[in-house]
Amino acid sequence: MPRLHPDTLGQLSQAVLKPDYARIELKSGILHIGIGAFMRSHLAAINETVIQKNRQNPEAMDWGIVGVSLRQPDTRDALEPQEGLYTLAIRDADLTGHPRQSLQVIGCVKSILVAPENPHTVLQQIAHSDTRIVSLTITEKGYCHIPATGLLQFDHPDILHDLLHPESPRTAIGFIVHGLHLRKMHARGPLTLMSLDNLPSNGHLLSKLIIAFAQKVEMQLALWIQENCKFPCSMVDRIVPRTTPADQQSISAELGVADAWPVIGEPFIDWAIEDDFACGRPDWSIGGARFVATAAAWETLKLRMVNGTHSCIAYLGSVAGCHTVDVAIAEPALHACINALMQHEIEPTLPALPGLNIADYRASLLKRFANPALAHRTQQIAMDGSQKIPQRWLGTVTDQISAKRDISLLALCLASWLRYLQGYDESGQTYEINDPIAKTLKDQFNARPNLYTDKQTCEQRALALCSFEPVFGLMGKMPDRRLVATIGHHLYLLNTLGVVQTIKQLLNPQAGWSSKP
Ligand code: CS2
Repeated sequence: MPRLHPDTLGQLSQAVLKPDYARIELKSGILHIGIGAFMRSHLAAINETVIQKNRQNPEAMDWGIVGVSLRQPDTRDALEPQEGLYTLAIRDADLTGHPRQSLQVIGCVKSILVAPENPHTVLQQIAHSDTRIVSLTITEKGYCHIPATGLLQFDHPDILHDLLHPESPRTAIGFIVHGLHLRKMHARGPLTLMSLDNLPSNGHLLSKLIIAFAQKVEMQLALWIQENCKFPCSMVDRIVPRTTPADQQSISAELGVADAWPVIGEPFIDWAIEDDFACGRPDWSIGGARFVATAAAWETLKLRMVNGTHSCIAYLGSVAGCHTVDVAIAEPALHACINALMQHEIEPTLPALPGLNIADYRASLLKRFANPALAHRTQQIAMDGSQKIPQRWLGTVTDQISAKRDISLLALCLASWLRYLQGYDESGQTYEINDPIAKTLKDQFNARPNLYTDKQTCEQRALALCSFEPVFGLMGKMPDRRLVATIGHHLYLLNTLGVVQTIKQLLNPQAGWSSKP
């Protein structure tokens, strides 16, 4: 089968959308660090629509993307022979429930750099006058911060390395600061640094980490960054499961040419981005983005409703042996649990969002999770829990506790993480705990082969969890007693009854357990 390539685009069927602008004229206005599947299905897809629809406008061609992989060469190796082209498959089900997909070849990624092979070029590109935006999807752990406090981990081995080796950094923070140093030296002007990761106030966090690092490099540089760089906050939303070899084959078969690494996404897409740029930006609203004055309320909505419930489905689902989100949410008890979690324990904590009908949002989210064509692995979402849990659950827990409202299902979320950390599912199948602090988590919380089947041990585990500073931070200094007791009780149920019976019991008001104050 021939390879996807600018020369083979003509062979694709009419049904496949393809770039019909002069790719050769694209400049490199955006440098994107962390060119994984999410960015290729989100930012690049929206950017592509803008270039396609706006191609008569010469400025549209300023915004090609140079991607950077911080570690592996695999994306570059797959896409380079295709001159950056790749396919986005949008998947859902038709009215009869049959999976279907529509294909689009994306053309706005011009090239990909592999940072460890060529750190100099990455630094030069940050300092290049064509580069006006540096965007990031490096996942939570890529920021090398302490999730509970938001401070840079100055004892992180890669951060220590980056302070000593300005010519060959390893982290995104190191690359950006040393690249900005070059930019300042060569007087190449201001730059926008745009985080697209699922972190609250992601722009503020990024700015704080960059300034903290820059202060150690040179005070003048830190001041220059404060004066010349913008850090818009944003909320990004699209479910993007990892592409499997079977996906790669079926998409290539439908294209009629081989695409070494297509990406998959759901039809839904959302992006609320603060309109605060240092030196211009594409009009991404043409592609469905929303420019907002502040993104905070949208971030809270998304992190608590989408990501908060996603993690809960991931842990309960993994333990119950449901390998994908659609299978988990098809289980009536889990569906009822996630619906009740949102309605009774998350929604009361949300800020006002004019124009948003929260009941519709909840219903549409449950439908998104049920999408049978995505096959989104629960284990994919379950990874890196220590980095995700603070922003996904703990703000909601704190708000519910201070308002003296119910926390039973939020406690179930935390109990489900504890149960998940035991390392095996209800059929006894073991799995790896994938987390930057996996070893500590295993030492503290992994129980195999003993089940926690007595109430006292379960409550002790709950107390150990709630006092665990890397995740609970200051909250961990004085764990809330009601929270500890409820997590302990729910862990006991999970270990003795299993996921489904636990939920049934918790949702049954006659069951006799109340987490109300
Ligand atoms: C997921 C997110 O993997 C995860 O942790 O919760 O990637 C989620 O699919 C996206 O944030 C949806 O926008």
